[in-house]
Amino acid sequence: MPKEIRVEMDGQGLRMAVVVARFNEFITRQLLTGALETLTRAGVRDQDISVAWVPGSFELPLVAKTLAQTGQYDAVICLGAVIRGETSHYDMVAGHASSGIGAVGLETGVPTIFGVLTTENMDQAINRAGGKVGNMGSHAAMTAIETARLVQAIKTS
Ligand code: INI
Repeated sequence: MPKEIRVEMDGQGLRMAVVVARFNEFITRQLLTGALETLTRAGVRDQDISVAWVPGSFELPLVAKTLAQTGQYDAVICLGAVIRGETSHYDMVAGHASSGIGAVGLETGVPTIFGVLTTENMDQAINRAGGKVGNMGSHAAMTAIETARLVQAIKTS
């Protein structure tokens, strides 16, 4: 019989860092609200959550890495919005954010979650920041809790 590693979606005792981009703040503030509500609902205490604002999504990986390297967090959640209609360097900003955030997790061993919206236009971003299609920030928070718990469970099994 294979051994399954399953975890509860329980945030009690977890320490979380959130890095959020100020660019397109109208959207990213909604992502942050969704993430914080979800963390709180799952039992993460206010005093165990740190929020760092960065200028844009391009800066997310560096600040996420700095937070991860402190050893003070069980996961780092990165939130941003890169909207194609508004920028000619969409691909560079989105590509750097996604590969950089992925690298932070692999290099530090701290779950580092990609909660960056990459959309064609503002409408799609609104729909994914608490609109018709849900809230990417909330989804990122759930992912952070599950991945942090999985890493803990594997290390202690
Ligand atoms: N940053 C974003 O988070 N989203 C964008 O859509 C965006 N656009 O359109 O350019 C953006 N640019 C800023 C970038 O992230 C950096 O802050 C800037 O290039 C300085 O390094």
